[in-house]
Amino acid sequence: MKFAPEVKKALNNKKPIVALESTIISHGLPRPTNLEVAREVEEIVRANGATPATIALLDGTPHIGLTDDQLEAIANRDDVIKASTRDLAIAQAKKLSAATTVAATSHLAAKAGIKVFATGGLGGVHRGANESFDESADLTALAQLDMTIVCAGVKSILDVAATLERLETYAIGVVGYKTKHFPGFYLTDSGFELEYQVDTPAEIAAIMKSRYEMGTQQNSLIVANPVVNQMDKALHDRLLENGLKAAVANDIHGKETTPFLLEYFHTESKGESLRVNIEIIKSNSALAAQIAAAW
Ligand code: PSU
Ligand code: MN
Repeated sequence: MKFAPEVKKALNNKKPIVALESTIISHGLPRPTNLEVAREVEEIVRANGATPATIALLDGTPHIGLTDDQLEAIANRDDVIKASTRDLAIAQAKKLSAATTVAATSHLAAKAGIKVFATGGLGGVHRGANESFDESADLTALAQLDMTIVCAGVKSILDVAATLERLETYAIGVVGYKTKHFPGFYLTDSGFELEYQVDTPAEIAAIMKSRYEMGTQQNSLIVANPVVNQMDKALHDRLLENGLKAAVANDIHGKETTPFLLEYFHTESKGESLRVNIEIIKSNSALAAQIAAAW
C-alpha cells in the first residue's frame, strides 16, 4: 500500500484520520460534480480536525490518500472499475485502476490502522434478494472489520427491513446520531426505529473504546446520521418504483445494480437526488472527522 505523505504523518503521530471511499466518486456521482465533491469532502474533513484518506487502486497500487491528480484520475478515467473486497487482489495483480466500495475501502483502511470511515449510504440486502440473492458485500465486510462507519443509513433502493436484520445477525452495532429513527439515505427517516441514540462525537468515541473492552471490535459500528433536507418523499417513492422496473427492463444485475439506480435517480429527479446525496456525504464526512478527533 502506498500512503499519501499527510496520511503517513497522521498515522505516525496518532492524529485523527478519516477514510473516504472512491466508488461514490467513480460510480455514484456524475461528472464533473464527482470531482468537485471529492475535493470538497476532503476539505471538510480537514476543517473538522482530521486528515482525509481517500482510498483507491491506481494501476494496481492501493493508495491510502490520493493526490489531486489521482483524485482526478478516479473521477474522470473510463477504465476505473468498481472493486469490492474480492476484487482487490485481482485488480492489484492485473494492475487495474479501481474505485473501492465501502467493503473494499473499509478493508484497506482497517489494514492501514484507520478507525473511522465516512460514506453516503451503505450497501445492504436488495429488494427481491430472496430470489436474486443480491446482498452487498458491505455487510459481510463490516461483520469482520474494526471500523466505525458514518452513513445516512443504507440506500433507500434496498430492502431496509432485511438489511437491519442482517446487521443484527452480523453483530454490527447501529446507533442513530441525534435520532432514534433509522435514516433512509435520500430520506431523513426510513420508517424503522433504532434502539440507541447518541448525541456527541465523545459518546461515540466512548463506544469505540468499549468495543475493545468487550472484545467486539472486529464487528463494525454504524453511526447513522440522517440528512437534514431530504428529497421530496412522493418524488422519491415514484422514482424508486420506476427505477426498479427500469433495472429489470434493462437486464441490470450484480455490481451494476446500485450505480444504475443511483444514476436513474440523479437523471430523473433532475438533480434533486444529487443535491441530497452531496449533502449526505458532506455532513457524514464532517461528523466522521469529529468522531476521529474525539477518538
Ligand atoms: N453511498 C453513496 N453512493 C455510492 C455508494 C455509497 O452515496 O455510490 C457505493 C458504496 O461504494 C457502496 C456501494 O459500497 O455503493 C454498494 O454497492 P453494492 O450494492 O453493489 O454492494
Ligand atoms: Mn450486489
